[in-house]
Amino acid sequence: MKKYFQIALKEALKYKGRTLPNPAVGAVITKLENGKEIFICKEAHKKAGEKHAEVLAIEKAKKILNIPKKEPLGKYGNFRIYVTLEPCSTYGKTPPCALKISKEKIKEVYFLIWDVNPKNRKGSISIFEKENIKYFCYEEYVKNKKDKLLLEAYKLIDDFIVINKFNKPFFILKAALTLDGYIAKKDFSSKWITSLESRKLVHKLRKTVNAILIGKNTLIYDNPKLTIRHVKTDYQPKALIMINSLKNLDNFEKYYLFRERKKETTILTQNKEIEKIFLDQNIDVIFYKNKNELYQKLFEKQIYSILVEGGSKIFSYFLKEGIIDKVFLFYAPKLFGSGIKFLEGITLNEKLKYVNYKKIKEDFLVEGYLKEIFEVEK
Ligand code: AOF
Ligand code: ZN
Repeated sequence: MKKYFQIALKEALKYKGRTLPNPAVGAVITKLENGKEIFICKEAHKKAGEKHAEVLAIEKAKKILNIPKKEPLGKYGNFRIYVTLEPCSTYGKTPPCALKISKEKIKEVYFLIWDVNPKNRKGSISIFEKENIKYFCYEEYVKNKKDKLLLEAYKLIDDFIVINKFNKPFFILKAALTLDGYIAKKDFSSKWITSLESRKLVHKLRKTVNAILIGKNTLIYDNPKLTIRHVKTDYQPKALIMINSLKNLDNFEKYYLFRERKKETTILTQNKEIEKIFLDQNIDVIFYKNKNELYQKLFEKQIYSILVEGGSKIFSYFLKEGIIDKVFLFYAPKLFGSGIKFLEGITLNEKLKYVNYKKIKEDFLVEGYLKEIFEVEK
């Protein structure tokens, strides 16, 4: 059972970020024959508004097994479907998957966790019970609340959970630090702190979000591209630059983002004059009065998840304001003694939850959440 859940998780992860505001969901179909379980296919939800993972998996299974589209799958044997999330039970942009499963005469449904969307949460039970379908929710049966598979199922939809629970986009903070907590030298001479392997992982992370956010200083000193380059991709995230003063910012053409990625770049500002200056340059702007307004305006632009990449002022402000939901801190085995600190001018009392440590070449990564968003133990 675990093996198939893992395949479904891996498949879903490929599309994490692309499905928002829907969750990333993966499904596997197996056939039970002569006491054996045979893998048939895997599928994943790709985009909100399009078919759900279960429907795609059923369609694929029929194709593989040469079953006519109109015939129920269950007519051709005993099938089982594994899903990373409870199948939906209401009509949204697409019809309910629980009904589809029943119409297809699939007799067994295994899923990892209950849906967190109140509209669908535990709604599949009545359909499955009425239709005599055997259902198994892993979350209900697993004794160890620190179970790895369970945590993976939650992590897969951490963005979806935050959007639903807090009505805000999901914000991840990513920083590369020295062991003594610096993110750069005073003169910005140290462009890369961590190894190439860590940077590749950052590019994988970039693939899972809708946008990357930086502050004015990062724009000026790094002149970043904010694209995915070290890993294969057919997708590029949008760029967001938070600017509340124009100090040291002169010729816009100097900056890659304004020159080469103008259409994909949006300025976030609380200053009306700054809004006008950028609009005059044909650069998109979100003007906001408070963070709730910012969240709603980001949603309007279909930006549901954001990777915050710097610098110090932005990190400090976002953490102080409780905007950050998750952190990825890459530590390199280096000491600078002085420089630009990771955080400055704030007092926090935070302990990361659901922490994971990973060694990457010479660096190590600390990954954790700032909020208790999962129903598993910290
Ligand atoms: C599933 N399988 O692959 C996904 C599910 O508007 P709709 O019809 O796309 O429905 C969106 C809701 O369906 C979403 O909020 C979540 O509760 C559930 N997502 N469910 O059975 C899937 N993506
Ligand atoms: Zn569904």
